[in-house]
Amino acid sequence: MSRQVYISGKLVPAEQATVSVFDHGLLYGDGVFEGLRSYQGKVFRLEQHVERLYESARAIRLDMPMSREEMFAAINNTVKANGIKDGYIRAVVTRGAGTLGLDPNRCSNPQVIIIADTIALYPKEFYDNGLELITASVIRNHPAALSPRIKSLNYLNNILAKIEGQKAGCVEALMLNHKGEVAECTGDNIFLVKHGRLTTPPLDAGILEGITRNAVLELAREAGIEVAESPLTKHDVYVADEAFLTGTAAEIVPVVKVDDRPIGSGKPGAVTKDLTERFHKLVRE
Ligand code: PXG
Repeated sequence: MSRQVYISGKLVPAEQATVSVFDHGLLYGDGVFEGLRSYQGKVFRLEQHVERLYESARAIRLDMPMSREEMFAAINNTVKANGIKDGYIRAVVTRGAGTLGLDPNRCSNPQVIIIADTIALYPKEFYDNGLELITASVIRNHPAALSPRIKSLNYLNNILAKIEGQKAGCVEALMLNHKGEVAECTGDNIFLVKHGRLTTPPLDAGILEGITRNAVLELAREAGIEVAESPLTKHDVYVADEAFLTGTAAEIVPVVKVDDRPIGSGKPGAVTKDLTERFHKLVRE
């Protein structure tokens, strides 16, 4: 079965799924996207992902060319058409083809593209033993320049931070905000554990409101773990007992070293393991 991609309102073989070179998504990064997961054929928190996609679109003043219900159906149908059970889904909405010029009003036809694929997880070793981060010199977007709440097609500063990480032998990199506070990683949110208390940066630190982040906050509260969304500094990271990242692709992954400093014991901690088990149970429900 050849891969089917959703574009222009229908499923077509992947080779036929093409966009115009005049699409402002390509020319200017003018568009938004979502990354979703399916577990056993069911899309995890589909409504929340679609809501965030529509909010991202609204924030960039892009009128979505279909209803939320149509989007649910398009995503589910794409997963089904590709026979994906445990997989990764990318939904992209571009401003559409226009003229060579920024003016979005010259783009008449926003493109909705949905791709479903099998998931490429981090190697098992990272889940068992944790991964290492460096702090990138590139900061997260200043909220007054482009809100980090928008999952836009402009990921360049995160990509530059990721390259810095890779050059240092790390698969992820920690990004600070314009105030020097801890924000998040290039494609994952960050949590710290100190004296049994779980803390993650607040939304106004300039981060994406991760769906996995929200799920972990809920699970922690249910488990009776003390939870806070409050500003964090690099110092807090260095003296934490545990650290972990959350993201749709990564799920929950322990962090055991940051800027060459071991976090806690230098091994994945008990709270991280407990929340990971709870998360696995949640996605299997
Ligand atoms: N922060 C940023 C900046 C992200 O882009 C997350 C946190 C985690 O959010 P969710 O809702 O997934 O828990 C993200 C999203 C990929 C990929 O293909 C993943 C993301 C972004 C772009 C690409 O691995 N993660």
